[in-house]
Amino acid sequence: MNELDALVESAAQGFAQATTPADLENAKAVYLGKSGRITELMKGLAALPVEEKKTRGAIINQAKQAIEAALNARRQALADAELEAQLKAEALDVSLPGRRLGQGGLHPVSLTLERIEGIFGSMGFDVAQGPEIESDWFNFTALNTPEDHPARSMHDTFYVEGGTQAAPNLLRTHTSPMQIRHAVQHVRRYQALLDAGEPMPEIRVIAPGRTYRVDSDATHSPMFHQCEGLWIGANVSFKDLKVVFTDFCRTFFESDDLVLRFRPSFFPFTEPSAEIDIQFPSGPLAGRWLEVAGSGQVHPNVVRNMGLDPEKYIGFAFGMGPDRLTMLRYGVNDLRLFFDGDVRFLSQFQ
Ligand code: 2U9
Repeated sequence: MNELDALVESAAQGFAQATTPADLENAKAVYLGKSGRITELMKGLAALPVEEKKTRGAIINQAKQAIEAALNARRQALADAELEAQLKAEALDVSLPGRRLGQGGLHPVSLTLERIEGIFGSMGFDVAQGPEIESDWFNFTALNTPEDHPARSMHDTFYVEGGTQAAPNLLRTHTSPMQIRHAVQHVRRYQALLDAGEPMPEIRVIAPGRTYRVDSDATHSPMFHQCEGLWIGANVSFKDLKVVFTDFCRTFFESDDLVLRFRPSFFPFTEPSAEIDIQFPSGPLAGRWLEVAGSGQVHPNVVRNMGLDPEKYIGFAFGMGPDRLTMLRYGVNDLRLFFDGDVRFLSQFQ
């Protein structure tokens, strides 16, 4: 093998050993670079006589072309291999079924709210909805809450901008203010009847919605749901409260044998007041008393703040937490699951 054949052979081997484009460019420099082997041979031609220069030049040129051909072949092979690897890595199986658009559904707490509205709706209750930013009057004062009541402190209530120091604005801590708004509107509508001493149609309303308190742990969220109910008339008694709420609980939990217990309690807006506990006759929660609501006869001061005479109008109110009712109904043990937005949890209620 002559010197130039050996050079071509060595170049081809050098190129074959290069496994990346960068390696290949380094190998190319050894033969075709500025001071590469071929370039050096070309430079040597200058010293030769004309005839020899021609023949030697032609042979070197042939070797150069052979080296360039080997280089290009290797470049192509490396590019092909790279493309092959990329296609393998990004392989698409076009025979797989397509992904369907997921179908959304109502949140479990929304399902509970719909259920509550349906049941009370069937008993003749209206549904009242209104502002979540409330005045101090509707949230506390109209509900007979004393000026120094701890619930008014900034440790318990979120205050927001707007309002004044004497009449601040806040995130409602319960849906009771909506009940007052509804009652005041109702009274205004029937003012002519009241002025004439005629009986006013009863107020029967529930107020579901979001409420806010400065509280956060496994069983408390700063935003939570409430549904309160109010029934005011000329002759509405505690017995009516027991009948209505017992009927509601038995329908809501689909258990005709569900037992209720009314335990004496205290709220500024009701007097007398009672906590309501339920007991399931069977199932995983059977035998335990579970607190589900607060209730009571509406305080005379609150009736007066509706624009009614407490000597003539009387009634009851109750308040419950739809988040807790949802946990009891479906056996959910951590309130935070409702607010994490995890589809694996939420899709179980569709
Ligand atoms: C008016 C007058 C009275 C609503 C009531 C409760 C008792 C009560 C709690 C239950 C669970 C709040 O979400 S909770 O923590 N509620 O205990 N609520 S009586 O009383 C009213 C409402 C409106 C005009």
